[in-house]
Amino acid sequence: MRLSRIITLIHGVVLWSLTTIHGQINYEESLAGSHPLPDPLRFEDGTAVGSAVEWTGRRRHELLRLFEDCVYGVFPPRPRMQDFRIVRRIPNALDGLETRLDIALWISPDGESPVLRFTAWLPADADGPVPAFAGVHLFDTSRDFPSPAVGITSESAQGEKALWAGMETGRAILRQGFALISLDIDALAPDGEKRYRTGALSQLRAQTALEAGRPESGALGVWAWGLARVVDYAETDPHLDGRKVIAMGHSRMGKAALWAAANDQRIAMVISNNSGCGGAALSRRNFGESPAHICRVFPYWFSSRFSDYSPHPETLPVDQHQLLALTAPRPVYVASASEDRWADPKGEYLSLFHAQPVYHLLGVKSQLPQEWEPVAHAHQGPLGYHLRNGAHNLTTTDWKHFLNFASGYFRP
Ligand code: GTR
Repeated sequence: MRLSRIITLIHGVVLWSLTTIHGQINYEESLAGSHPLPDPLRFEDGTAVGSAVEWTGRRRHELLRLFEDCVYGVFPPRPRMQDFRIVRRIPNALDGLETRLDIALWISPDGESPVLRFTAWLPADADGPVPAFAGVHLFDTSRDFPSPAVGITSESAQGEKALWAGMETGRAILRQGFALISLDIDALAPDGEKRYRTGALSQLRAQTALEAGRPESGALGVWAWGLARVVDYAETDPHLDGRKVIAMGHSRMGKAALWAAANDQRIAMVISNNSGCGGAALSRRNFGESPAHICRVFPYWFSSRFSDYSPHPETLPVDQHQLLALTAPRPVYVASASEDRWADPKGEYLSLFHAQPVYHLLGVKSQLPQEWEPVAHAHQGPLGYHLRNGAHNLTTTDWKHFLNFASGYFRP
């Protein structure tokens, strides 16, 4: 059986069980609804945002706070003290193509465990600081080589052929002069309702009290916070260009990448692959996974208040096009897959489309077509999008588009 067929089958079984447990999920475009979207360029008091200064100085903050309160929880602060240590260095790995660094971050002087571990693969022959793709669980760091095109959770189902393809993708990325950085989630925020607070959050809580009445970050926010810490690291390592860190992620980590870029304006570009509900997809569209479903299965990813809105997403004061707009004027890329109806590919596209007015206000001339259907090819900017044929996955084809897009901005 072909690999893509196996992946489609596994995904189908997962979706079937979710549908059975949680009731009907809509896949009918005519029933997707047409709730009006909140306007990114209107303050909460109804007045219009008239200038770039008003956006940057006030509206941006207003929206960030609403996303914190209603969707993701308060973005954790930068720690008072940060101690990055290279715990392992392997020069000349991958046939001399790269140097591998395993790095850990401590944030308290009393020897508590690190709050973050990540692996960086640096192109060995770079002349100066290089741009980097950084993502949570971007590839399997237990292996000696980067295999970024292989979905980690389904790796065993994909076999050696896919691993080889992933490794070749890793080589291609390094050869083009980009570094690859992958964050582990175990120290940061393990992906489980009872465990996600055991990592960074527990140490951060001991350092800084949460403002009264505001909701604590869910797991997505802690993963996103980890990406911001990687930028801190990149600013100190002469091999990396701290002004060219690309936050990217697949699926739940695509959601985290978008939230990271919204908060940390040092992140130079963001790429979300098949990020769906709580990521690029519009919450108000009733298609595929809905806020109500995601709050039942993964409540701990979000602010506790997201569940109050989730049965009626049209009551949310924000929607996900405004999340993408928070990255403006920096480049953003959204990728969908044709069979990934759970993630609502059309909702992901429309979100990008409706983020454009903010980009326009900030002087970025993006002209995506309103129609999603004919978009079979990639839009390479200034806002990027592609719809890949096939199932929910991060593939070599996706990476080719991302590499093209990133090279257009940051050719090393
Ligand atoms: C699914 C979840 C999606 C997506 C995906 C993943 O179960 O419903 O929102 O995040 O997991 O991360 O693989």
